[in-house]
Amino acid sequence: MTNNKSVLNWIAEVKDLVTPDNVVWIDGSEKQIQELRDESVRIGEMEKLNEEKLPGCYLHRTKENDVARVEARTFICTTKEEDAGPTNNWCAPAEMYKKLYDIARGSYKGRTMYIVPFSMGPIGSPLAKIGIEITDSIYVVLNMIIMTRVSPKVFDVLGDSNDWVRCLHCKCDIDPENRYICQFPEDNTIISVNSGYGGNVLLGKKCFALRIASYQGWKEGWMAEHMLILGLENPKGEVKYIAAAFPSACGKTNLAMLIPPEYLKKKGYKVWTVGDDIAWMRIGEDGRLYAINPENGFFGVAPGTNSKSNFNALESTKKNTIFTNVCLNLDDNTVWWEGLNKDLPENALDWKGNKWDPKKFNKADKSTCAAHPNSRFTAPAENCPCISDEFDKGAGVPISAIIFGGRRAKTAPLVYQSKNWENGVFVGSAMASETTAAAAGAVGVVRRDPMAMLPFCGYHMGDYFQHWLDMGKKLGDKAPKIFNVNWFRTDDEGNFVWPGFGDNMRVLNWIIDRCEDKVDAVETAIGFVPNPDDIDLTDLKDFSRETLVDILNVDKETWLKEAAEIEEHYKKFGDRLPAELKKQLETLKENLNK
Ligand code: GTP
Ligand code: SPV
Ligand code: MN
Repeated sequence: MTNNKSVLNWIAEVKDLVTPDNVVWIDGSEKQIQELRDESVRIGEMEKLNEEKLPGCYLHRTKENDVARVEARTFICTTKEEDAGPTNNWCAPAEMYKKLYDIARGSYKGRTMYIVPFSMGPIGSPLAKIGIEITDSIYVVLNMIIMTRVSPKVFDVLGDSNDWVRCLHCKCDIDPENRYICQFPEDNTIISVNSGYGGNVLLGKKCFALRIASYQGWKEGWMAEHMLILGLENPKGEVKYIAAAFPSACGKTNLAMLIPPEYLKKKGYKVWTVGDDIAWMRIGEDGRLYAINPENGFFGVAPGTNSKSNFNALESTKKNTIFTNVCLNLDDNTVWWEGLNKDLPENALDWKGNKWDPKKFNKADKSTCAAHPNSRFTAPAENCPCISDEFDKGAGVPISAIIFGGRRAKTAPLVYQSKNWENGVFVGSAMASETTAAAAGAVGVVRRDPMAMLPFCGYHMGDYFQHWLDMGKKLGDKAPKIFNVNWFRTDDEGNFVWPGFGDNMRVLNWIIDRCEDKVDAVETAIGFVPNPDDIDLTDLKDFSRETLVDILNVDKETWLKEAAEIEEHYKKFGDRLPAELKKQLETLKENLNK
């Protein structure tokens, strides 16, 4: 497939290390895909689903100990410890390579080594990057074929360049005690051992497109962010692009595929999906910020996805999709998950493969769930009914607004606009959210997750904040406007107050109006909030203007507490915290005390 020396040398080295029985080069052809699917079913790794109802779809169950990203076992291995920063686990490269090689040595014995050449971003795009993943898992190969652009063509683009990312995955025994997800940003290398789950093993995704790419972006003057990208089309047919960073399982896929409320649809408003998880952004020739989605599919959260909450995501999963850790409905060999519909399957297997008893199902007790809370679908982007025309174009889309957000039961209002880019960087750096099932560990605890990048930044976060500030300087008055949203304010009973989902369009319209200077706002200590009358509540049932006023409120006492917590959070970054951000925090405190 290639004569590239750096590629062939690395593959030979890895082969000597892992000693496979066979070696297979992946070309991503239909024929090869079908052979791999058949082989995967034969060895019991995947199950074929109902060909009439779900053509080309398969179910995979991971080990029970391997159902989410493992942040505690994820490492950034830079020469100097301080370069990984206070928010990453660090290990010296030499020590970690030795440990990983000891684990990987001989681990492909009796197995096949698959070589997967892939492009993150449209092949040949100036914003794209190339990687090669070596894996012993057909499930990983088939997922990579959906999630990235796998093709021998990437070698034509690569030529004899050494600018590509080495990705090695070894399933080993899925031993959680020896599970490591390691990035070596200085060597363009990723090694993952003892896992078979999503973000741990689809190495093009979080490991490359965020951890390695964020480091590359810092060095090369661009940005790799945990952001969806959407195009909002108005009745005149003009499309404005928005990028939004929310932590894992906080609504990126949903917002990216939003269907506007009926009254806006009738007027001609539409949303187009460019990406649902990752954005790579560069300054274009006209000085604006342009974004591509480096991925080629969606690795989306299944529970809660239904034809009402996210019609487009559900449609995307109807063919050529791989489901992971969902429930199998034995009656018709299809899949089910909590929140898909009200018809609990009578005759089904839960995500562990055990008989599931719908009578014992209790929403509040996760152990009675049929699908794992972090169960996922891997669906090709081309299946998505609202995929943007720009998705496959390498040039990227110009970003008008950047949105930060998270799950905050109180504190953050429904939406506010930062005062300027620097203040927006402050808002992003101070972001917090209640934790979800997307990562192993406690769920529902508030943690600071700057720019939704806490688990994904491949270098010191203080330097990362400075990089954001530097990008702002370069963008000048062409910089996107920065906003913060919170769909997750709760009432005293813990119910979400804002209807969310499609109705988030009402907030997006305000955001675009602000970008175009079409609407005034109220200046508060934290930024600009909407005049309640500027959030259109047309046809919104059971939601009063009073409630809106309530969730737009910026409570002084709550925010003074928040400012104190941000101050604590900032201490971690020591002298790498940009002075500008310290100044921003002081200004916030002054504003609150006015
Ligand atoms: P990752 O793939 O982990 O990065 O997640 P994501 O940010 O793409 O989150 P996703 O869109 O899959 O949503 C996760 C969960 O949040 C699902 O259970 C959704 O139903 C729920 N959710 C999404 N949008 C909203 C919203 O506007 N309001 C409420 N209340 N819940 C939402
Ligand atoms: C996330 O956790 O942010 C995901 C899923 O998108 S994973 O690919 O596992 O990282
Ligand atoms: Mn994500």
